[in-house]
Amino acid sequence: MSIETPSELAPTDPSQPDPEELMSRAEIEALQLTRLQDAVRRAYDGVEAYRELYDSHGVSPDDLQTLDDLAKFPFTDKEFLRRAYPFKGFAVPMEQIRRIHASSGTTGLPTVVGYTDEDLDTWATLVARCLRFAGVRPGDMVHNAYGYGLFTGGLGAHAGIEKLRATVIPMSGGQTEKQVQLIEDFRPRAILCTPTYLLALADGFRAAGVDPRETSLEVAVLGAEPWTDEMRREIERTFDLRACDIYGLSEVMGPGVAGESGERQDASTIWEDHFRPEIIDPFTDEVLPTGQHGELVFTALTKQALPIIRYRTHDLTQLLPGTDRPGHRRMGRITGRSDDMIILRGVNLFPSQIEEIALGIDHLSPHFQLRLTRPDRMDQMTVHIERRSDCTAEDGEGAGRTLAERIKIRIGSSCRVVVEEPGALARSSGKLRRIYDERPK
Ligand code: DLL
Repeated sequence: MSIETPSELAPTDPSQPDPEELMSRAEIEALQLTRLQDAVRRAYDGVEAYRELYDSHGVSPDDLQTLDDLAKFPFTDKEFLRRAYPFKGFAVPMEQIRRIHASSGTTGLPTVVGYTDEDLDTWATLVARCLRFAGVRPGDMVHNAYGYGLFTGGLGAHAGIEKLRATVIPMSGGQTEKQVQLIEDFRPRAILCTPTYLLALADGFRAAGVDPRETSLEVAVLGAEPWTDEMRREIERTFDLRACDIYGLSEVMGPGVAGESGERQDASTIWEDHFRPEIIDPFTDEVLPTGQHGELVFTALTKQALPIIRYRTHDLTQLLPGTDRPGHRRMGRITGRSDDMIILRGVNLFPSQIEEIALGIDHLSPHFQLRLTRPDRMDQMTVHIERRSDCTAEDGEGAGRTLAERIKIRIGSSCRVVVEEPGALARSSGKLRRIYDERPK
């Protein structure tokens, strides 16, 4: 009979950092190497697609003797996972799969992801870690407005809130009036949703005659779509709260791959005890040193159900040294996705650049859309942006002209700006669509 030691019996204190969070860089890298060797072995032995990929590239799990050896292995991407649709990417028998999620994507088949009991536990632990790091505490009431369902946001955040031993309100997205009422009545301390949905909620509070600055909310943990520091300031001013980032993607796990310190607010820390990040040049595939901008690539070190090795996220950012958790590197804000890049008459631009510029101009709101058309065989971008409700239409027009000028100067691209009435543009309950490409294919 095995006798449990007292430390195994003692529940871990959810208000305290996990031991792995506090590891030094050397300890993290040593842990990463053994976990990486296991992960690559699991992928090779358990998933035919990995075996074929590695055999055709002449690499084997035995080639992995140092962390740098990872660069010998080929990348994977969404297409690789789609070819395994629905369950051929799983490395464990179906009866060990406890949960399935899927990301819809814009075209074609969804990408299916699966989790074992152990995967679900790791996921909840990492979301709880992000929430605690942001300033959510055990015992807090947390309003979860990420969408429930196949999207990983709702249920992923839900399990993390419970793991932290906070109280979850499983609201999901949408039904803005009801959200407003529940926040008023239940008085949660924290809210989880996309940054743009939190702005839609601000409109909802005002429509109900409530000043968003007077709500019980003190902490917001926001992600699932790109947002800038200008947007953070806008949200913090609007609600009088502290807004922190949480990052993740379904293929790699879901929310909780990285999270931001509420004290420092200095970009999200990647939990490197479970994920090994790399930044590559998206055109040459070359691995870039820490600090350089490029495409983020992840290897999941501990995932059991769905091995993910060198997965290309298409997210563009940079790696930064650790700060509050020195063993774990941080990732800069996502400036865009390589597939969201607009090429306008030869100039590359991202919606986040427009957000940054617009929020620096009085009278302009953070609500905007970019429409791409091709009149007379020339690409044209029109920025539709709402003026703020506390200014006149004339002030709005002037601000619109300033926006067009600043876009021209800072990005190098001429565009049209149409200033819309407050509330004219569609809001989203989850990820907001910014780009409407109406150019003939
Ligand atoms: O969006 C997981 C998630 C849910 C993250 C809730 C955070 C909060 P997917 O639907 O697979 O998963 O979309 C992943 O969303 O590759 C990024 O392009 C984008 N994204 C996610 N978090 C952030 C963030 C979830 N904090 C894709 N900043 C990713 C910028 C983000 N972009």
